[in-house]
Amino acid sequence: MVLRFLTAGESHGPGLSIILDGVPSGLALDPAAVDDQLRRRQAGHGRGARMHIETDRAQWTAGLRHGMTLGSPIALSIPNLDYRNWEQIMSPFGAAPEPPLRRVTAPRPGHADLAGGTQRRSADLRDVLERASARETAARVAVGAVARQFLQVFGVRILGHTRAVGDVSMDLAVPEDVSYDDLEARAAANDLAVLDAATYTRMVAAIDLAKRAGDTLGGVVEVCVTGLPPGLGSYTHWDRKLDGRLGQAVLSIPAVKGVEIGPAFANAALRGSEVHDPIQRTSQGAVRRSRNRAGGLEGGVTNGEALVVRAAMKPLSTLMKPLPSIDVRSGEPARAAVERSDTCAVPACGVVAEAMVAFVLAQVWLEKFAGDCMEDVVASWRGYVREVERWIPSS
Ligand code: EPS
Repeated sequence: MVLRFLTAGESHGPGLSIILDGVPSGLALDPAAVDDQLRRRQAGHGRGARMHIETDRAQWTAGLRHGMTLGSPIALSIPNLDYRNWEQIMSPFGAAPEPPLRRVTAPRPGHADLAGGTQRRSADLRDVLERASARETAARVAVGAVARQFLQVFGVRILGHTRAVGDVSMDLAVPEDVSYDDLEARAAANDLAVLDAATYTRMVAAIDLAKRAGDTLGGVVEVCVTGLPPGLGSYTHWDRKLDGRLGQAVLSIPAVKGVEIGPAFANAALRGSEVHDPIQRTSQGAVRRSRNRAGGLEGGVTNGEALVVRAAMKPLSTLMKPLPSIDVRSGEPARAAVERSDTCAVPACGVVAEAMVAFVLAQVWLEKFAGDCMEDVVASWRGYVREVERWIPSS
């Protein structure tokens, strides 16, 4: 793959580090737009105290000159402002405090604590949870923000919103009730990224109720992408099918346990004639579908309709009223560890899902319209679009 990235960083360590490789030269990058995406990830009703401590901002150290990408690896970091409160516990080289501070020995059901601790035989499960924490998703959002700016050059828009929080779900359908043009503004109008005000009020009430009970809530987010040409991805190999690649990327987001393309689970209950999207010619002469139940993908390839990816997020696993667990040092029953956490991070998950979708799309874009500089990528894309437009003769 041409485009790739690696992240490093513990939740309460000095910060997150990122290397993003494969961005062509000549892309004008707006750092404020990257910070905007980082800010969106931090927001949302139900977020915890940590988000009051952090003001995530990217610090760029390589791969750019005067606002343009050089085509060399891009390096950036996002400092953890909370590190100043954790220096003794998380210092890379300072001596460990004696007696130990904030040691975690009672794994939280649902988190990586027990599975990861068993794998690494960690005496202090903090060694696991610091990296498994969703703090790492700030790094992914920064990468996704670069991918998003790359895709914008070609008129591709990535739009996300919250479909459900707990058992409260949105009634409106996209694009039947809300057009893609309106989606961004409507989602930005409230801090849960939900498209209608009545559902927002019900979601806020559900989050407040869960918080009072010391509990947490999950939900469903949706990412819609417009402006994609048909023919991205591949129908020929399991590891090149775009639905498979999107699924992997979105499922790798902490707490995401399910992904669907379009209304896939609802489609499973319908007949073929109700699911497959009729092919027809619009009054302007374009070959289009009368609906989009395929979510923009057929055979692992984009079909020219909007791409629709949904993700199911489980409720966060740190509970203020903890579940039964076992202390891994004594072997005795114990209550699971209580760490500061969020009640609901579904809107943040939506921003991360947008970032992962943007990254995978930038990847397949550069595989199809390969080029070391933006000029070449743009020329390749223009030529393809021209050919595609005249491939099916007009009747
Ligand atoms: C997060 C930072 C973390 C958590 C959250 C996500 O900060 P802290 O642990 O200091 O409160 O709020 O992580 C989890 C809920 C989790 O289970 O990993 C962030 O930056 O998004």
